[in-house]
Amino acid sequence: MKLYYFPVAPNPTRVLVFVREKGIDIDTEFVDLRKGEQTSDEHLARNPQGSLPVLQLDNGEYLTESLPIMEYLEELYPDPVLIGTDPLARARTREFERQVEVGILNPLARIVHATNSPLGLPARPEIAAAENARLLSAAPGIDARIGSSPFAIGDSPSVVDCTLFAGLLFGEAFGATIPDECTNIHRWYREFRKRPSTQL
Ligand SMILES: N[C@@H](CCC(=O)N[C@@H](CS)C(=O)NCC(=O)O)C(=O)O
Repeated sequence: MKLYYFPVAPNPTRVLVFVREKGIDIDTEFVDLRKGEQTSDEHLARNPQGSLPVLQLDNGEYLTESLPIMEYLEELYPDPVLIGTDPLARARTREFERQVEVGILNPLARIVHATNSPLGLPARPEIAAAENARLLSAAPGIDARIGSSPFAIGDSPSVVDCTLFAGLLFGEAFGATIPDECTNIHRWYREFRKRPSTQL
């Protein structure tokens, strides 16, 4: 298998961190988003959406979309468990992961692209303001849900950590952040970013 990715871009980054937390030995290849390589014929043949990540399977097929890629890898490599150990734990993990993507990763990514886009997109202050409002509304609940846990859910990493880390890293790299009052998320980020899986 081979993962096509670009470091720091949030969606490929969450999958890369997931792969590393699993300890899966996988080939990787850069597709340089800053050079527009995602719109090359070569990449569009892998993913007509022209985006990352893409996982090339051993049979040559391509799988796109971060969540299905991570779910697929979870099924192929169940140990260590990153998406819950029983039906309810899996549902709770997926529930929290969706909240983190919708409430933190997506708003931070859209704020970055509306204010300081590494892809050179034009500034869109009205989008930045709307996404900031979404972030301010979602982040305190996520902060409370993490509480004093070492990981987003309990004592071991999960897909939630991968998504949260990728969102915060991208925001930090390009000047978008969550409120200072979200002290649990800030503490979690300082600790999680020490892990080998997050060294890009
Ligand atoms: N829903 C997709 C989103 C993929 C996506 O938007 N990837 C971004 C990088 S974070 C991308 O490739 N952007 C390239 C572009 O917009 O030209 C997923 O979850 O994987």
